[in-house]
Amino acid sequence: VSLIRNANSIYLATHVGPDGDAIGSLLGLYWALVALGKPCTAACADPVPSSLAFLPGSTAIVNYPPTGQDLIIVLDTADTERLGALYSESRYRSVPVVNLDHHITNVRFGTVNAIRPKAAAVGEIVFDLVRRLKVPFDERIATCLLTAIVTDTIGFRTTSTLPRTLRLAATLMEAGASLANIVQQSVENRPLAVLRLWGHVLSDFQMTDGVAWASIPNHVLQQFGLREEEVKGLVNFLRGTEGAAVAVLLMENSNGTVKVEFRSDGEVNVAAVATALGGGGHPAASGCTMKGKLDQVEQRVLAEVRRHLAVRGLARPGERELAEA
Ligand SMILES: [Mn+2]
Repeated sequence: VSLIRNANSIYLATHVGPDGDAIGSLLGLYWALVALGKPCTAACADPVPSSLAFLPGSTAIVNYPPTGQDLIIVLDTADTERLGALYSESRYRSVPVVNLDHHITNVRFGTVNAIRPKAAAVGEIVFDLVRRLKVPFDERIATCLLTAIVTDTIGFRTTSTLPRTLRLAATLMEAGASLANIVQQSVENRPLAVLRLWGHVLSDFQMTDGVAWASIPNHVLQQFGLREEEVKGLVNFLRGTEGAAVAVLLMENSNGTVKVEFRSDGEVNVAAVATALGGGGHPAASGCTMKGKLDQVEQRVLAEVRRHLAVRGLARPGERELAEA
């Protein structure tokens, strides 16, 4: 709070491949700083996805590193690599950096690190900050922060959703945010091509030993006219398979890398799986990007998942059920 009060102008940044929490918490804080009369610039190296274009201020976000501000606030970003082209060591050493995040894998790169792994979204952390700045929640701030919370909790359905999450959401609705509109715009609004791809994947994904998984070769993405970053929500849907403790989705990029997404039922810590493979995230939702051919990456990833399931004693669900019986 004192860093913000003492700053002349502020630069807000979030991660590449931005999601609803990235853009929602970025713009929620942006509007609070505007209300305080602080000149500020919001930045993200990648464009705002079309599903978040409805957020007030989305067109004001710049995709280059702003210059001249004397405070940097980074949101929802576990390490500086995730800032992409926004990051430069000299710039981030020249002024105080506030690191607001909820990833358990955050490397604490800031001058001030407010890392709250129990927060369902960075939107919750910004909510508390806005309160402490004594800025009243208006419709713009509320819409952005509720979008952050709704998207990171997939509509209040994750294990990270706590009673407090719902209380904050109620306060944001009272301040003018429309829950139904946010869900409609940012969660239940999938491009036709994405659903066609879901259909293709759902017709032949694998389900073995409590792991639901699928691999999408790059030529299949191309056949559906999609890029890897446009395919959202599928791994969550796979996790909903009866008996799936973990879901894994592998997508082959055109540049020789494979993006891997993990979801768990809350019993298995997939942040640990992703970290072992060079990525990170949350205990129930994580990811990594790996180099190599799709089938080789698939073998490494599944071996790592099975290793973690074995540690948890979940590798052979048949035997576990027998023991419980
Ligand atoms: Mn987040």
